[in-house]
Amino acid sequence: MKEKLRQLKLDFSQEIKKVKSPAELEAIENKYLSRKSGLLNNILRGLKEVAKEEVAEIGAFANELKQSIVEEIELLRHKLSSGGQSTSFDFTLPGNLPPIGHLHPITEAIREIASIFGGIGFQRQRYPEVDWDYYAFETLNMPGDHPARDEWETFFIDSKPIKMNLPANSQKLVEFGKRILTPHTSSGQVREMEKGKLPIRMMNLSKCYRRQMDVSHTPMFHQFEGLVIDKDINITHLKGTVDYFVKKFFGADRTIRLRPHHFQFTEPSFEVDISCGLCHGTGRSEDLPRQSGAEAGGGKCRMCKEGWLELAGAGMVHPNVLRAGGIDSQKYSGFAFGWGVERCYTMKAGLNIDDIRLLYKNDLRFNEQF
Ligand code: FA5
Repeated sequence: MKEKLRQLKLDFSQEIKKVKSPAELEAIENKYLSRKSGLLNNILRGLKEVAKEEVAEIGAFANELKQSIVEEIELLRHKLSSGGQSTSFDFTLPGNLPPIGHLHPITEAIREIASIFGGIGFQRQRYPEVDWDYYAFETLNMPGDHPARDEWETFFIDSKPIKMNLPANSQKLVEFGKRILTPHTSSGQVREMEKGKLPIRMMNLSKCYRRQMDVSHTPMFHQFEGLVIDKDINITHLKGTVDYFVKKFFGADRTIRLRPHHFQFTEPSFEVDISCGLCHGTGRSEDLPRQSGAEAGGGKCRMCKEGWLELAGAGMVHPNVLRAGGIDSQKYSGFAFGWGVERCYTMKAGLNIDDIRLLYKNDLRFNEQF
């Protein structure tokens, strides 16, 4: 019987070479493999005549033979259906993985900032992205004709200015003014105070909009604002909080300094500077390798010139703002800070992004580097 099977194998391999069309292939498949009249099964029907000790061996040989016939037929079927192209498709190769993206670097920065402040008790709050002039300027000590408003280069929504009752005090009718795209996260300050819950330890991490566009400005950007209001809050609390954030976000070797500044809604106001990550606060380039960005021939650090980089604004909440939020400024005090997420991100150790607009170009060659 084994001899017959060997002969069948030989015949099949001769015949299949001559097959040129799917119809011929089907005919040969029936001839050899058909259950009722196929040559293979015809031979195997004689298995019962075979000596017992040979059955296992012949059975295994027949199975292998059947398997190889099936595979050859399938291979040829595929070849014929693909226009006669020979194919060497390896079914065991792993498939192509679809490209898997990752979060945008600014989304990652936002999450990191929120978690740093969350760790010291700041609760992230959300306020309208399109808000009233009242919250963005009026209650922040910037009445309609105040020149300080100019710095915020605001986008106004084409709507009529309106008067409304205050959500916190339905008896009080106030001028809400026009609707605007929030130019800074400080617009959440009075909204938070109006909730009437003290003490406050709020974080507002949101989109802001201004009519600005250059290497360090985009029309849409993000700010994160911290607001703390309680009894006996003073500048040391502000400084300690900001220093804690800077060390966590930028690295333990970075320090801060507060420089006097002016904001209408804080008094005193400061600009926060952070020690430069390139020259490590020295302002000099001598101790830097040339490729790290130092000016040729030594001298001042190319990045900062004086050892410090300007980060953002901060200050003690102005009594007028506390009053606008219905808080007794004699009993309570507070501090606030508002920083740009993009600016912080580009300054983070090891990153050298010299044009902030790249972050929003949606160029995958840029985004994939992070
Ligand atoms: C303010 O917006 C204040 N509200 C900050 C503040 C809050 C001060 C609380 C005191 C107390 P300023 O306009 O400087 O301040 O903006 C703060 C930061 O936002 C800037 O330092 C910068 O990092 C970022 N920023 C401002 N405009 C843009 C812009 N167009 N594109 C990108 N980042 C910007």
